[in-house]
Amino acid sequence: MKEIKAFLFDLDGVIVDTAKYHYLAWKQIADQLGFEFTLHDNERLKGVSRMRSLDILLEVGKMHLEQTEKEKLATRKNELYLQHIYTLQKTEILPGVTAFLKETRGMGIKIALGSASKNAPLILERLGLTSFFDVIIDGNAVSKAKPDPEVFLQGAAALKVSPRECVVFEDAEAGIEAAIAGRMYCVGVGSESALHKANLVIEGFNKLSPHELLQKLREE
Ligand code: B16
Ligand code: MG
Repeated sequence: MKEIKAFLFDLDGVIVDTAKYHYLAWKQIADQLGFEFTLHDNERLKGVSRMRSLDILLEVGKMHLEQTEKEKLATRKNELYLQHIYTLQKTEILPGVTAFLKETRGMGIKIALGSASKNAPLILERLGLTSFFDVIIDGNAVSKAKPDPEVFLQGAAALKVSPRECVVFEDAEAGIEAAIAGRMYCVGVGSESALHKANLVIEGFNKLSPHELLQKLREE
């Protein structure tokens, strides 16, 4: 294993659970269109872009809409979503994340964000976490969504490290596939069954330190 020089974090589901707010906003859109959208359906939206999320939503509702109508709905969904983001609290940072970021910095490991969300900088700001990140690559910066590795490769390039010197932290299958396609080490955050393609799966950041994590990865 090469020396690890950078950690690249996904946002939603890794640093903060914004999926519930995405769900509330998409559900309002589905209500307006007249069909049911369940929490189970919402699982399919994790880690995918806003427009792809809308396509999945319309698939659930068996609806077909013109591009201009779709753009209006995506804008409306984002307005509804932002109402929740403006009231986001620091207490919503997932357990152990702040200490893990602090310790990572202390070890001299660089930190990047690699998120599909165009709202990522605003969310980090609301959570008071911006200063931990050397680089932020978000949905505004990439042309190809996960599972394409672009978001993570851009992160590595901006940090001036090679993919094999990076560990990606992801909660979604599309993100894990992106990390693997980018030839990076990948840590799944969540349940083992859903994330089995990752090199290692952790339940959360309160379970182990960055030191212990690197040790475990070396044993893989
Ligand atoms: P926005 P991540 C993703 O964030 C979410 O998981 C996904 O559900 C959402 O559709 C996507 O961001 C786009 O978000 O509408 O804010 O641009 O997991 O890549 O951090
Ligand atoms: Mg995610």
